[in-house]
Amino acid sequence: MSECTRERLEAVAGNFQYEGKVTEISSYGNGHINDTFLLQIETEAGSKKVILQQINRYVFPRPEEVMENIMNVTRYLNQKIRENGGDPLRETLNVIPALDGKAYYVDGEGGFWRSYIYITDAFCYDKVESPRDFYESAYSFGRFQNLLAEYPTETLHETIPGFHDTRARFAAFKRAVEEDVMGRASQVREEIQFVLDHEETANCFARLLDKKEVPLRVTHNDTKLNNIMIDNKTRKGICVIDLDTVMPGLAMNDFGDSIRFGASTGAEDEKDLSKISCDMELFEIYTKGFLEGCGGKLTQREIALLPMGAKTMTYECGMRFLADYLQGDVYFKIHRPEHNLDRCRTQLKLVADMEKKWETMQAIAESFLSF
Ligand code: ADP
Ligand code: GN1
Ligand code: MG
Repeated sequence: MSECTRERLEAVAGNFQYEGKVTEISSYGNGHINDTFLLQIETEAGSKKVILQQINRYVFPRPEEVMENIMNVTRYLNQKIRENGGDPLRETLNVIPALDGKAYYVDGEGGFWRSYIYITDAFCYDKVESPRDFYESAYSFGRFQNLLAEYPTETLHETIPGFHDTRARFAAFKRAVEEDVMGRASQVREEIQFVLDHEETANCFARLLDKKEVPLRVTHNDTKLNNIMIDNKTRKGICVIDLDTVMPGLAMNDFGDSIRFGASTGAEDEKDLSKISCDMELFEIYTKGFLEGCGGKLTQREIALLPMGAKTMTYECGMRFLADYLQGDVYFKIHRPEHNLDRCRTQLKLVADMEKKWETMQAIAESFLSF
């Protein structure tokens, strides 16, 4: 159960407004960033589950700002969901306050904790099991962006500055290679070279933003398949979760991050690279779902740039995994020594595969122009 003892977790749980007795605590989910726990709570009315999370303070140095964003965005979504006749308890995250009424609790060890109502009768995938589910996830992420289209951007904190500034990430990557603090660079020359040879990919969106040719929107910025809950019965995408990085960003990047994870024929950390490629059928299905979810809000230019979003996010993620490997695995959680290197290799293999399939990807995006 991560590094947290049961005593510590029980003490933390005692500081939230849970109206009942905590009877079970277990580690939960496959996120790479936060420590997530599932709690079973017995109340007079029966048993219920809640999510308890310790926010990663290395990744989010200002967690109060993360929570302020989440409270504001979920309040806004709650209203929209009600207006559309939906169920806000299942269709958006709901924060359970601490005993003092705050949206978080800081324990004696400096751990920053928050709690959410558990979304019942729904599940998260780590792998696409049916194209239909992938379509639903695409629709939900597109719709999420659509629902937030008029959200007051200026009120959002940038929880990770330059999160998808791929040009800045390239510069940070070069520094990590030069510093080589773990002495690992010599063993991964080929991967480093691949990243350096793709500087153009790192610069593409930054240049378009400099020239104001693409709009900044309120985006999710972490659109992995396991950040969406699919309803068990209807199999519709019910709720977008993991809202820590909701910030102004590019629609193409939200699209692309989903492709790099969900349209890959293998797991993000697959060691056998012969299993890794970008599935064009899934790419097309996701494009359709995402654009339908966006409800006609994307410009023709953004639609045409969707393949570039896929390539950029895959490349950026590969570069981030490799930088973290070089820096001693300080950012992403790892479960084996070369985990970040394995993850980096799948991403770079995907980039190479997308380059081979570039014309197909562009033809698919173009078939949705005037959508
Ligand atoms: P991370 O930033 O580490 O990815 P997430 O917020 O995505 O953390 O949570 C990790 C996992 O916990 C999710 O992939 C999902 O399986 C589960 N989870 C998170 N919040 C909820 C919730 N409110 N209801 C049900 N499951 C949840
Ligand atoms: C992290 O938090 P999680 O596991 O959903 C990361 C994403 C990466 C992803 C790679 C805040 O996502 O940016 O694309 O891992 N989130 C953060 O799997 O850095
Ligand atoms: Mg997550």
